[in-house]
Amino acid sequence: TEVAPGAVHVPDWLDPARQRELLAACRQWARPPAGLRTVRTPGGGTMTARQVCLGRHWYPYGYAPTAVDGDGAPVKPFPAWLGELGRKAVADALGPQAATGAAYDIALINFYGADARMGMHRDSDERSDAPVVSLSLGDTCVFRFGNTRTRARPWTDIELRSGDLFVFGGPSRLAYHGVPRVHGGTAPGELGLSGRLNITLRVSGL
Ligand code: MD3
Ligand code: FE
Repeated sequence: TEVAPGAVHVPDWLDPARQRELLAACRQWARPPAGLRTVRTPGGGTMTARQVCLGRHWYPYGYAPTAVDGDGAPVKPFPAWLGELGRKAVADALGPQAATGAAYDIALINFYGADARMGMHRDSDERSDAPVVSLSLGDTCVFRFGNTRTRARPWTDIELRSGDLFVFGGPSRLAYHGVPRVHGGTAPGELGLSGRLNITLRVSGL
Protein backbone atom coordinates (compact mmCIF):
# COMPACT_ATOMS: atom_id res chain seq x y z
CA THR A 1 0.00 0.00 0.00
CA GLU A 2 1.21 3.51 -0.88
CA VAL A 3 0.97 5.59 2.29
CA ALA A 4 2.20 8.78 0.60
CA PRO A 5 3.84 9.44 -2.80
CA GLY A 6 6.90 7.16 -2.93
CA ALA A 7 6.24 5.62 0.52
CA VAL A 8 5.17 1.99 0.09
CA HIS A 9 4.41 -0.51 2.87
CA VAL A 10 4.62 -4.22 1.96
CA PRO A 11 3.44 -6.32 4.94
CA ASP A 12 4.98 -9.80 5.36
CA TRP A 13 7.66 -9.28 2.71
CA LEU A 14 10.09 -11.56 4.57
CA ASP A 15 8.81 -15.07 5.24
CA PRO A 16 9.61 -16.62 8.66
CA ALA A 17 12.71 -18.45 7.36
CA ARG A 18 14.15 -15.21 5.87
CA GLN A 19 13.36 -13.38 9.12
CA ARG A 20 15.34 -15.97 11.07
CA GLU A 21 18.29 -15.68 8.64
CA LEU A 22 18.32 -11.89 8.84
CA LEU A 23 18.10 -12.01 12.66
CA ALA A 24 21.03 -14.45 12.80
CA ALA A 25 23.09 -12.05 10.65
CA CYS A 26 22.14 -9.10 12.88
CA ARG A 27 23.30 -11.04 15.95
CA GLN A 28 26.73 -11.50 14.35
CA TRP A 29 26.94 -7.83 13.33
CA ALA A 30 25.98 -6.76 16.87
CA ARG A 31 29.11 -8.39 18.33
CA PRO A 32 32.26 -6.35 18.98
CA PRO A 33 34.33 -4.85 17.46
CA ALA A 34 32.16 -2.01 16.12
CA GLY A 35 29.07 -3.85 17.40
CA LEU A 36 25.84 -2.64 18.97
CA ARG A 37 26.36 0.68 20.71
CA THR A 38 24.50 3.56 22.33
CA VAL A 39 24.31 6.63 20.08
CA ARG A 40 25.28 9.89 21.79
CA THR A 41 23.49 13.04 20.70
CA PRO A 42 25.24 16.45 20.43
CA GLY A 43 23.21 17.79 23.39
CA GLY A 44 24.72 15.17 25.72
CA GLY A 45 21.79 12.75 25.62
CA THR A 46 21.59 9.21 24.35
CA MET A 47 19.19 7.52 21.96
CA THR A 48 17.03 4.79 23.51
CA ALA A 49 17.32 2.54 20.45
CA ARG A 50 20.80 1.01 20.24
CA GLN A 51 22.48 0.76 16.86
CA VAL A 52 25.00 -1.10 14.74
CA CYS A 53 26.16 0.09 11.31
CA LEU A 54 27.57 -1.65 8.25
CA GLY A 55 29.59 0.09 5.54
CA ARG A 56 29.81 3.44 7.34
CA HIS A 57 29.33 4.52 10.94
CA TRP A 58 26.43 6.93 11.44
CA TYR A 59 26.52 9.47 14.24
CA PRO A 60 24.44 12.63 14.74
CA TYR A 61 24.87 13.95 12.10
CA GLY A 62 27.14 12.37 9.53
CA TYR A 63 28.98 9.23 8.42
CA ALA A 64 32.47 8.10 9.45
CA PRO A 65 34.62 5.06 8.55
CA THR A 66 35.13 4.09 12.21
CA ALA A 67 32.84 3.84 15.26
CA VAL A 68 33.29 7.37 16.66
CA ASP A 69 30.73 6.95 19.48
CA GLY A 70 31.50 3.26 20.00
CA ASP A 71 34.84 1.49 20.42
CA GLY A 72 36.65 3.29 17.59
CA ALA A 73 36.98 0.10 15.55
CA PRO A 74 36.54 -0.01 11.76
CA VAL A 75 32.92 -0.49 10.76
CA LYS A 76 32.01 -3.96 9.47
CA PRO A 77 31.70 -4.30 5.68
CA PHE A 78 28.34 -4.09 3.93
CA PRO A 79 27.81 -7.52 2.33
CA ALA A 80 26.87 -7.83 -1.35
CA TRP A 81 23.86 -10.06 -0.54
CA LEU A 82 22.35 -7.26 1.56
CA GLY A 83 22.70 -4.88 -1.38
CA GLU A 84 20.88 -7.36 -3.60
CA LEU A 85 18.12 -7.62 -0.97
CA GLY A 86 17.78 -3.82 -1.07
CA ARG A 87 17.55 -3.74 -4.84
CA LYS A 88 14.88 -6.48 -4.80
CA ALA A 89 12.94 -4.59 -2.12
CA VAL A 90 12.86 -1.42 -4.23
CA ALA A 91 11.85 -3.38 -7.34
CA ASP A 92 9.01 -5.11 -5.48
CA ALA A 93 7.73 -1.93 -3.80
CA LEU A 94 8.25 0.74 -6.47
CA GLY A 95 8.75 -1.23 -9.70
CA PRO A 96 11.87 -2.41 -11.59
CA GLN A 97 12.61 1.02 -13.10
CA ALA A 98 13.12 2.43 -9.57
CA ALA A 99 15.82 -0.18 -8.80
CA THR A 100 18.42 0.75 -11.43
CA GLY A 101 20.44 3.36 -9.52
CA ALA A 102 23.61 3.19 -7.42
CA ALA A 103 24.15 0.14 -5.20
CA TYR A 104 23.12 0.09 -1.54
CA ASP A 105 26.26 0.46 0.59
CA ILE A 106 25.13 1.32 4.16
CA ALA A 107 22.95 -0.48 6.70
CA LEU A 108 21.80 1.05 9.99
CA ILE A 109 20.34 -1.54 12.35
CA ASN A 110 18.36 -0.22 15.32
CA PHE A 111 17.46 -2.39 18.31
CA TYR A 112 14.42 -1.34 20.38
CA GLY A 113 13.58 -2.70 23.79
CA ALA A 114 9.94 -2.32 24.82
CA ASP A 115 10.65 1.16 26.25
CA ALA A 116 12.70 2.52 23.34
CA ARG A 117 11.43 5.31 21.09
CA MET A 118 12.68 7.35 18.18
CA GLY A 119 11.70 10.99 17.95
CA MET A 120 10.52 12.66 14.75
CA HIS A 121 13.44 13.35 12.42
CA ARG A 122 14.52 13.45 8.78
CA ASP A 123 17.31 11.34 7.28
CA SER A 124 19.40 13.85 5.36
CA ASP A 125 22.99 12.67 5.91
CA GLU A 126 23.12 10.71 2.64
CA ARG A 127 24.31 12.34 -0.58
CA SER A 128 21.87 10.36 -2.68
CA ASP A 129 18.14 10.55 -3.32
CA ALA A 130 17.88 6.75 -3.66
CA PRO A 131 14.97 5.26 -1.68
CA VAL A 132 15.60 4.11 1.91
CA VAL A 133 14.62 0.46 2.49
CA SER A 134 13.33 -0.49 5.98
CA LEU A 135 12.89 -4.08 7.23
CA SER A 136 11.32 -4.86 10.62
CA LEU A 137 11.89 -7.92 12.84
CA GLY A 138 10.43 -8.84 16.22
CA ASP A 139 7.96 -6.73 18.20
CA THR A 140 5.30 -4.67 16.45
CA CYS A 141 5.80 -0.90 16.64
CA VAL A 142 3.86 2.23 15.85
CA PHE A 143 5.67 3.99 13.01
CA ARG A 144 4.76 7.66 12.59
CA PHE A 145 5.03 8.97 9.04
CA GLY A 146 4.86 12.76 8.93
CA ASN A 147 5.27 15.46 6.31
CA THR A 148 8.25 17.13 4.67
CA ARG A 149 7.84 20.59 6.26
CA THR A 150 7.55 20.16 10.03
CA ARG A 151 8.01 17.45 12.68
CA ALA A 152 4.48 18.25 13.88
CA ARG A 153 1.15 17.07 12.44
CA PRO A 154 -0.17 16.05 9.99
CA TRP A 155 1.14 12.50 10.34
CA THR A 156 -0.11 8.96 9.80
CA ASP A 157 0.47 6.19 12.37
CA ILE A 158 1.10 2.73 10.91
CA GLU A 159 1.87 -0.55 12.69
CA LEU A 160 5.04 -2.24 11.48
CA ARG A 161 5.25 -5.97 12.17
CA SER A 162 7.94 -8.59 11.93
CA GLY A 163 8.69 -9.25 8.25
CA ASP A 164 7.30 -5.94 6.95
CA LEU A 165 9.07 -3.93 4.26
CA PHE A 166 8.75 -0.16 3.92
CA VAL A 167 10.38 1.78 1.09
CA PHE A 168 10.72 5.57 1.19
CA GLY A 169 11.49 7.13 -2.18
CA GLY A 170 10.61 10.20 -4.22
CA PRO A 171 9.02 13.02 -2.20
CA SER A 172 8.79 10.77 0.90
CA ARG A 173 12.58 10.39 1.12
CA LEU A 174 12.84 13.58 3.20
CA ALA A 175 9.65 13.23 5.24
CA TYR A 176 9.77 13.44 9.04
CA HIS A 177 9.22 10.08 10.75
CA GLY A 178 9.64 8.38 14.11
CA VAL A 179 8.74 5.43 16.32
CA PRO A 180 6.56 6.62 19.25
CA ARG A 181 5.80 3.15 20.65
CA VAL A 182 6.94 -0.48 20.68
CA HIS A 183 4.44 -3.14 21.68
CA GLY A 184 6.53 -5.41 23.92
CA GLY A 185 5.95 -9.14 23.74
CA THR A 186 4.36 -9.11 20.25
CA ALA A 187 7.24 -10.71 18.32
CA PRO A 188 6.46 -14.04 16.61
CA GLY A 189 7.38 -16.68 19.21
CA GLU A 190 9.36 -18.85 16.80
CA LEU A 191 11.72 -15.96 15.95
CA GLY A 192 13.25 -15.92 19.43
CA LEU A 193 13.63 -12.13 19.61
CA SER A 194 12.56 -10.04 22.59
CA GLY A 195 12.33 -6.47 21.28
CA ARG A 196 12.36 -5.01 17.78
CA LEU A 197 15.04 -4.73 15.12
CA ASN A 198 14.82 -2.32 12.20
CA ILE A 199 17.30 -2.65 9.35
CA THR A 200 17.54 0.32 6.98
CA LEU A 201 19.49 0.07 3.74
CA ARG A 202 20.78 3.28 2.17
CA VAL A 203 22.85 4.58 -0.72
CA SER A 204 25.50 6.86 0.77
CA GLY A 205 26.37 8.76 -2.40
CA LEU A 206 29.90 9.04 -0.96
C1 MD3 B 1 11.40 7.67 6.00
N1 MD3 B 1 14.39 4.15 11.73
O1 MD3 B 1 16.97 4.50 11.01
S1 MD3 B 1 12.06 2.80 9.99
C2 MD3 B 1 16.20 5.48 10.91
O2 MD3 B 1 12.12 1.89 12.95
C3 MD3 B 1 14.79 5.33 11.31
O3 MD3 B 1 14.20 2.20 13.39
C4 MD3 B 1 13.08 3.90 12.26
O4 MD3 B 1 14.06 6.26 11.24
C5 MD3 B 1 13.13 2.55 12.90
O5 MD3 B 1 16.54 6.56 10.46
C6 MD3 B 1 12.01 4.02 11.26
C7 MD3 B 1 11.28 3.66 8.70
C8 MD3 B 1 12.09 4.71 8.01
C9 MD3 B 1 13.46 4.63 7.89
C10 MD3 B 1 14.14 5.56 7.15
C11 MD3 B 1 13.46 6.59 6.50
C12 MD3 B 1 11.42 5.73 7.41
C13 MD3 B 1 12.09 6.67 6.64
C14 MD3 B 1 14.12 7.54 5.71
C15 MD3 B 1 13.41 8.50 5.06
C16 MD3 B 1 12.04 8.59 5.21
FE1 FE C 1 15.02 7.81 10.07
